Amino acid sequence: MKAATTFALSVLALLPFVSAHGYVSQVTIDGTSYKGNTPGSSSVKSAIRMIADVSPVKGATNQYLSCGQNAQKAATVATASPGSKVSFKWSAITGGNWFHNVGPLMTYMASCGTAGCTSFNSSAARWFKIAQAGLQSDGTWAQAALLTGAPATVSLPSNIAPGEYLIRHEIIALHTAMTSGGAEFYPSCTQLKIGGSKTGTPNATVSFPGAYKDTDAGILVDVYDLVGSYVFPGPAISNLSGKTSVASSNSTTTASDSDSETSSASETVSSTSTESASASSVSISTSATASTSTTTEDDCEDEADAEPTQLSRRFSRVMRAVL
Ligand SMILES: [Cu+2]
Repeated sequence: MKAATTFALSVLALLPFVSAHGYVSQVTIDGTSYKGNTPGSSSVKSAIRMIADVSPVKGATNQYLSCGQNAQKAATVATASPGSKVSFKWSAITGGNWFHNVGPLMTYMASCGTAGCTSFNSSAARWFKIAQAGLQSDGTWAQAALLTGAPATVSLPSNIAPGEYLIRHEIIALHTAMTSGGAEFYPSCTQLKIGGSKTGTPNATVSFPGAYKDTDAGILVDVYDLVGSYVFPGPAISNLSGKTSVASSNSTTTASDSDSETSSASETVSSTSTESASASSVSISTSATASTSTTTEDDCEDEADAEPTQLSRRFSRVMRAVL
């Protein structure tokens, strides 16, 4: 009887992991929504580049770091304007919510050039970073709010020149990042056509792969024993940031102040129930510890072992800070 109960609990505990990894299922721009294809499918004529599977991209030199696992060019472009609000809805492959809760959210853009995004190869993209969000003042990560099903929202640069652009929204999950190669990258690209008559262009760009190293302080990191503040990988926020305020009286000083730039170009996840989402993930991973030591279907199997241990370490760190 006891064994049967344990077995039943084990099966239940495995379910969240089967559905853990996800993709951008919908992008909403100023209230207009664009659906994405589930990985491996092409049923929707979409502006979101479909990935082949939801497993994490591993390694800073991985060719799929640009737009995700074997991402395919999308059929359409989504319409946007300078300053548009763009929301990314991450869903699990089975339709549930995003699962991981530690690590940053970052957003980059790249011009698709005169030929446009439907034929643009992302390996040639010259990316600039428009927004990032990491560890928040309450000790949770911006990523954790995705567990509630809330989308991540960024503003496009208010002075960006018209044309077609890829917008690359990226989750990095850091729960196993304390060993080299452990960080999980989840990039997603959406094809945009930006109108207007602004003239802003980025003054520096990077490539993917190329912008990250496996040894970067924000990629090889024990987030459960973080010393000092989290260091975002990749370039600083571009001069074309998500909340550039052209006429602002203090814009000349913030231009050289990376802290101010970072905070002025942060991503938001509109959610009020972050704590309960984190709490439920704790109980899920704890109950899974005893049962997932053999084989599971993806390379995240050690998360079940890792997360409770790390959470307890983090808890003790918090307690040390309190006492
Ligand atoms: Cu994972």
